[in-house]
Amino acid sequence: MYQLSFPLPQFMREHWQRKPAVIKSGFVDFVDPISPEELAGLSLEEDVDSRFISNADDQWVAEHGPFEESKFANLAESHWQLVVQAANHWHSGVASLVPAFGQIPQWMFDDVMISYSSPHGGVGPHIDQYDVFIVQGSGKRHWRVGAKDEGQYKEVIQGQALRQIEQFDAIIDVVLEPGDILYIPPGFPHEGYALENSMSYSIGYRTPKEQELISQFADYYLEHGFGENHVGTQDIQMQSNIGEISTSTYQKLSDLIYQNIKEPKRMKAFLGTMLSQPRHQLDIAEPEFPYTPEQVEEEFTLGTTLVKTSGLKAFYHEDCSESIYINGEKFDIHHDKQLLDKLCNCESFALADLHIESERTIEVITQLVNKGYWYFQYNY
Ligand SMILES: [Mn+2]
Repeated sequence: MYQLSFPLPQFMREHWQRKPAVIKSGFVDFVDPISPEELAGLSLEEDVDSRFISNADDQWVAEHGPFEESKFANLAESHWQLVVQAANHWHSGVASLVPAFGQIPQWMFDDVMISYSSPHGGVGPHIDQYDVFIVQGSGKRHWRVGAKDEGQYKEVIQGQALRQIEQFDAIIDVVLEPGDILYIPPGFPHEGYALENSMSYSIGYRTPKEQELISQFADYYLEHGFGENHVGTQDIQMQSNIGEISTSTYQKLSDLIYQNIKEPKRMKAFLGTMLSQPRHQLDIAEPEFPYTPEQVEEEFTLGTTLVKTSGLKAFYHEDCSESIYINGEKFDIHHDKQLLDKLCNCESFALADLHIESERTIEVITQLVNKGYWYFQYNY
């Protein structure tokens, strides 16, 4: 089990979204959860998002996976790196890094990106809009971080797809060794180059832009067929200045908009479904033969564990135990608070720990297992 060597709540109060920080030995005796060979293996998969970036002779080239095995047969000794996005969705060892940061609300969590670099491999100077903890695995990497972007940095596009910036002055200049952590808030330019073969794990967090919230709410509103009536004008007053939008008209129309947005039940359902949508593909495997509720009931007596698909997002609202939101979908859970807690707050749990085995509980679990969101793990 991976455990941070420092108190995360205190760190969050001092640094989160404010200033970058280096935590030497943030993990004591850190051991890589994945090997470079396994990482290369992931980059061959169709469903896995991977990139290969080379920077020999200052020529930046970015290629997108999936790659052929032959790609890895004759690699240069330096100046390249392999990046795999959402590796926690495809590798349980990588997923086991995430609970170390588990007190950070999950709706903000994005993924674990892994980069394996040969000496001098890197991504060049750039700025992200994410919060990230970069954990150094085996090898060493030299990192530089600059002052917060306030419009002073000039953007350059390298190798078509790579958005970089021109050189910057460093406020942090450090060599990370295994177990060290570099935290970078959004808007701080950074660059990192491997000094030797190096594994880096980026635990990333991302919130929606305000414009995404608004536009996605509008999409949700349309999809659910709300507000299809035209605005009523039974009480309309005649005007001598017909080109004027009267104050009462302004009031009426803007109130309509506010009332629609303020409708709490609708807003809760929207936010629950939106925030639980996956941003990276999940390794969801539906069972070959769907379970019946009777078979699921049997699992309760067998000491079976229910395991959540890695990276799957399941949420509920603090003041409402009626519904749960999973993978962008709303499920009625009929105030079964115990089930809601286990599904949303735990990576896995023993069915025996659920004291209520109501018909509805069985029904919900059957549905979730048949969708491939959770799966049974047998402990005998
Ligand atoms: Mn970055």
